[in-house]
This record gives sequence, C-alpha cells and structure tokens, in this order.
Amino acid sequence: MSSRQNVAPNDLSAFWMPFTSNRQFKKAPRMFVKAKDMYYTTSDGRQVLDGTAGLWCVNAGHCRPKIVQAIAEQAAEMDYAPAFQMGHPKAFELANALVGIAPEGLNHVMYTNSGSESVETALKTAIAYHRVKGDGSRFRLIGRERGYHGVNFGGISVGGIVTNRKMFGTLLTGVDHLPHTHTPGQNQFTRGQRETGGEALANELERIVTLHDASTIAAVIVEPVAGSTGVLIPPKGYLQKLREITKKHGILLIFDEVITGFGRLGTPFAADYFGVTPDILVTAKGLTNGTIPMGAVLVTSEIHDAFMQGPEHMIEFFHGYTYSGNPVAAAAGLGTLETYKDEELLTRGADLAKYWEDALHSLKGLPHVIDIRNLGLIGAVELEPIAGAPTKRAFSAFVKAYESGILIRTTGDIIAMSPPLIIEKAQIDTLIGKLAEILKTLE
Ligand code: PXG
Ligand code: PLP
Repeated sequence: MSSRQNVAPNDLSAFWMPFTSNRQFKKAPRMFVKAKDMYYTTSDGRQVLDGTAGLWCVNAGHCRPKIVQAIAEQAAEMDYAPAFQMGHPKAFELANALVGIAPEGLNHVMYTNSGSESVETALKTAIAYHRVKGDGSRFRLIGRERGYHGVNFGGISVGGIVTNRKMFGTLLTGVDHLPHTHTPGQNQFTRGQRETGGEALANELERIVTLHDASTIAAVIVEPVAGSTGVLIPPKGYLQKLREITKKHGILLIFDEVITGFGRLGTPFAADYFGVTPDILVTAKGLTNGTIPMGAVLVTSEIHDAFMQGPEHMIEFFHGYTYSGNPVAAAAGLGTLETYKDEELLTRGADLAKYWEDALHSLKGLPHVIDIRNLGLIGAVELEPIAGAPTKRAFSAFVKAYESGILIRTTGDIIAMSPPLIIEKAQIDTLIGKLAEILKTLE
C-alpha cells in the first residue's frame, strides 16, 4: 500500500470544513499527518506540541497502544452489529466500566456518536421522563448564556452563543437561559474559582422558576465549567446551589461534561470535583480519546426505571442511533478506560494543576493580556481585542503558535488550552514559554 501521508491534496475545495474560515485556510493550509503521545507532525515534517488535546478530547495522548490495538482487533473481528433489538458484549462491558468510574447513582448508559447527540439524548430523556411519570406539563428546558451544547437544534436552543443560534430560525420553544457566570471587569486573574457571587448567580434560577412555575420546567442543563466560550470558571458554591434549587422544585439537573469529563479537572468527572451529582451526565470526546466518534449519557436508576413499564415486548424509549454502541467505538472506549486506569490519568491532573496554574499566571503582565483563568488542566488567556477587529489578535497568536510548534485554540480573543493529561512539567514550560514569546510579538 502506498503511503500518501506527505502528499498534499491538490484540491481542497470539496471539503467544506466545520467551524473554519474556509477561504483563509485553503490559501495557507495547516495539515497534520501523524501524531504520537504529546506531539503532532505537520505535512511539512515539523513537530507540534499538543496544547489542546486535539479538540479537548485526546486525554491520554495520541496513538496509545492499547487503544490502537483494541480498535484494530475489533474492526477485524466484528465491524458492526445492529444497534436496535441486537447486542454485542463490548457495549455492555463499556457501560459497566463507565458506571464503575461515574459518580454514585448514575447507573445506566445510553450511547451516541458525539457530544451534540449526547445533548439531544439528555434533553429528550428529561422531557420524556417527566411524561412517563405522568408529569407531561414539564416541558421547558433551561440553559445558560455562553453555554455550548453542540450544534444540533436542542443544543443550540439551550446554548447561549449568538453566532451559533441567530442563523437558524425559531429553534426549540419553551427554552429560557440562566445568566452566565463570568464577571468581566471584576475578578480578573483569579486563580481557580472565585470566592464570592456563586449563590446569587444560582439564585437567578429561582427568578426563572417564579416566571414560568416549576411545574412547567423539565430540566436545567449547564457545563460545570464553560469550555468553548473561553473557560468560564463558576464561583464557589454555584453548582451546589443549582443542585439545591433544582432538587427542591423537582427539576432535573443535567451536567454537560463533554469537556470536563474523563480527568480534565483532576477527578474522573467535574461532578466529583465539585461534589455535586446531576441526574443526567453528558459525555463524549475523552470517552474514546478522540479516536472513534462516541458519546455516552449516564442517568440515575430513578430515571431509567421510570421507563421500564408497560408490556415487556414494547420498546420503552423511542430513541437511538444506527451507531449507538458501535463495536469498534465500544472497543476504543474500553481501550481508553484501560489506559486511563493503567496510568492513573483521571486523577493525574490534580497533581499537575498547581504547576499548570503557576505557569499560566506567569503570563500576567505581557502585552494585551487582560485576564487569565484556570481550573484542573484547563486554562485560558484573554486578550484585549484589536479595536474594530475582534478575534484578529488571538487568531494571529494561533497561527504564530502553530508555526512555532505549539497547538493552542482560540475562541473570540480568548486563547484556551487543555493539554493531554500525560503532559510533563517540561512540556508545560515549553508550551507556556513559547506562548509568552508569541504574546510579545503580537500587533
Ligand atoms: N457539549 C460541550 C460542553 C462541548 O464542549 C459539545 C457538547 C458538542 O460535542 P461534539 O462532539 O458534537 O462537537 C461540546 C464540544 C472548542 C471546541 O475549542 C469545543 C467543542 C468542540 C469543538 C471545539 O471550543 N466542544
Ligand atoms: N435518515 C435516514 C433516511 C435514515 O434511514 C436514518 C437511520 O436509519 C437516519 C437519517 C438516522 O441516522 P442515524 O441512526 O445514523 O442517526
């Protein structure tokens, strides 16, 4: 078989790339052709240190042997089994393994193929749960400003990013939003969670409940730490208070842990980090280390059991995907969880978090840096936008970073980083050191 890995495709026009400035990219493409552990190799043969775990998903680092082997063996042994009315062992094994590492009480798993599908699954489950319990008037979904819950209709409806919403018509009805937890102009350069303001922000839910009445609200969905909109760290007490209010009113609490799941904060899930257990936990990304697309939605026995009624030959929940629990994806998930376990990666971030925090905050004082935020192994550096040209300064940092051998991510004028959990201290020094040099050169 011939290797095409260093051959640049000669026509880039057919692939309409996702969330990409297509015309700019195709004039000066950035291509990765190989990856191993902490590094990508570019099509021109350079090594790039991965400061973002791909897109927040390669938590164990790249091309890890157990995952590669699990995928190869499963693809050769059985490629696909029908997802509806048939099973195969690995989907069940993986569900058990997930329940084993999940916060207590989250005992049942539904599979999807992405974070976006996991979100749709969670929202539909929440509404249907109330209905099977005879509480069909609970249909409203409450999201949050600056929330990201993927790109499907339910997710953009509860999400809070105007560019992801404004082009797409009426979206879902019956949706309301909590205020976001960011306080620009105050609390800049806070390390980790800020001490104050958490309860007051969570109490905004009481205002929404008063407006709509609790009896109409099915669920509240939040990211424990907002990732995509620039790493917004909730103040202390915020999630605890949201849990208290939702419980009091019989509203389900959904944590979207697509980014925070699988060790990102130094605990298996953010639910563990904050000591708050939701009714539904949404995952994807790190579940298969970014290899084979797969998501999982974990729910309590109370939710699962509510559906298990009526004649036994009947389908209990009219929902699922052709590829739910796909054998190759399930094998990838098992190889991934094994790798996390062997190398204690789901808690490794706890040991590195302080070093990561100090490194990030060493950028304070550099040109254009107006805020730095961090928690676990997530970090963000917010830049002052160029007047009249928002996003331009951070995007220029991104391109310069790529050229100088580090991969960072930008959203607006915020630089976000979330390295693979195998990162070594010396690599943190390289990542932040190179970023510092780049910040000094920005227009
Ligand atoms: N929920 C959350 C909290 C996410 O972060 C999704 C849902 C959707 O997952 P899928 O697999 O459908 O993309 C996400 C995804 C970025 C970035 O750099 C973030 C995501 C995806 C791509 C880029 O901000 N988050
Ligand atoms: N569209 C059509 C015409 C289909 O037949 C199906 C599945 O059978 C779908 C969409 C949904 O695809 P998936 O199950 O992969 O989400």
